[in-house]
Amino acid sequence: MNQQQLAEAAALEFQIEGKFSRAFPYGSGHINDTYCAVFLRAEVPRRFILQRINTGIFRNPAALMENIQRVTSHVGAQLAGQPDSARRVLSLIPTRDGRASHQDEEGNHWRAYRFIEDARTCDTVESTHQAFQAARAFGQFQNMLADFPLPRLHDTIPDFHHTPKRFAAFEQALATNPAGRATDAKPEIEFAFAHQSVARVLLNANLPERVTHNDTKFNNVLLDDQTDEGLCVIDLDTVMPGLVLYDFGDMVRTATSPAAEDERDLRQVTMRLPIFEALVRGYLAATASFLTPAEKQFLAFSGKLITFEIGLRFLTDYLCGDTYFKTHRPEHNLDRCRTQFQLVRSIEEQEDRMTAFVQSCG
Ligand code: ADP
Ligand code: GN1
Ligand code: MG
Repeated sequence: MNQQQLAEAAALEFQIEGKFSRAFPYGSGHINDTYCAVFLRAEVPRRFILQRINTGIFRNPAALMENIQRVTSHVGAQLAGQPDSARRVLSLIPTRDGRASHQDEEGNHWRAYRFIEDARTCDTVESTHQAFQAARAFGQFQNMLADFPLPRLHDTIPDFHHTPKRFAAFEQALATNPAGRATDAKPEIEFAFAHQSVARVLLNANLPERVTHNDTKFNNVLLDDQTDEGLCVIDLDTVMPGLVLYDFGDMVRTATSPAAEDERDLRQVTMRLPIFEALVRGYLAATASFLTPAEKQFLAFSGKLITFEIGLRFLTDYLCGDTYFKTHRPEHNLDRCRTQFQLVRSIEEQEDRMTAFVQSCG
């Protein structure tokens, strides 16, 4: 069976009423395969999200699904009774035999979610309002998980944001040069070495471990179609213990630049200060009650760090021959690396003003 047929067959395995109509690829993620599945109930089409988990990357899908079940139930309980609560948290649909995910005959793991209607994700930010809303939604998500009960969530990818280990992986790729591409990335390799010292900063800062999202790309929050309200945080595969600053930093990485993550015209890649300020305001509106002064102190820095870290990961994957992130052209990972490093430069140019703004927020 091809991918499409596998997705269609998997859709039938979930507790969804009605007649299956079709399934088609959906979204722009780099890791899992996402489909929109349409079922007809009394001839009325209803949409569902169907995802094939990338088990090359998420090695223990059962542990991953246990995390997602616990996190969505915890958040769901916190939201109970609030208006529109069903659109504010992801809701897993069990398989016909009551499991969280379905394993098909080829060993693929599939899961399904209720579709949250009248909302959308965007790859780039168009207004300070959107930035404020997204940051507040991710902040609220952290806030709702602040009292998450034991046992500790599984580490779905160990050392996911351990930047020094990411650096070591880069050095390893450079040393072995498995795809013979190192000579094509000389300036980027030099940039990486010149910034090596930022990698350790947060790990040395003695910050508290909390339950965090760890993949807070702007396109991982659904915005309400009518109001742009940050409605629902999605893409929960990496929710696990971590540092809140990696979450804030990834918002800076993905929201402040007007350019796409793989933009080739680097003149378009820039850190927009008003968007950064809106992110800080939105994030603090939801998290001021629990953030420590040390966490607040690093908000501006965190954007630089995570942008560097993700750039380093794209560079590493380029050197390794594109084995991790989905790519759509031969130099795709190198292009992505270049945009990240350009954004790091733009952040460095404005870091003093970013830090001053955070301090002015009290
Ligand atoms: P990926 O790992 O591929 O980024 P996501 O979980 O972010 O996967 O989902 C991909 C896209 O599917 C999202 O950008 C969003 O547009 C859409 N999506 C995901 N879950 C839902 C949902 N429950 N309701 C509506 N749309 C969703
Ligand atoms: C991947 O799955 P997706 O596209 O939301 C990656 C993130 C990177 C991001 C870069 C599990 O996220 O860590 O920041 O690409 N997810 C994983 O766009 O590695
Ligand atoms: Mg996503």
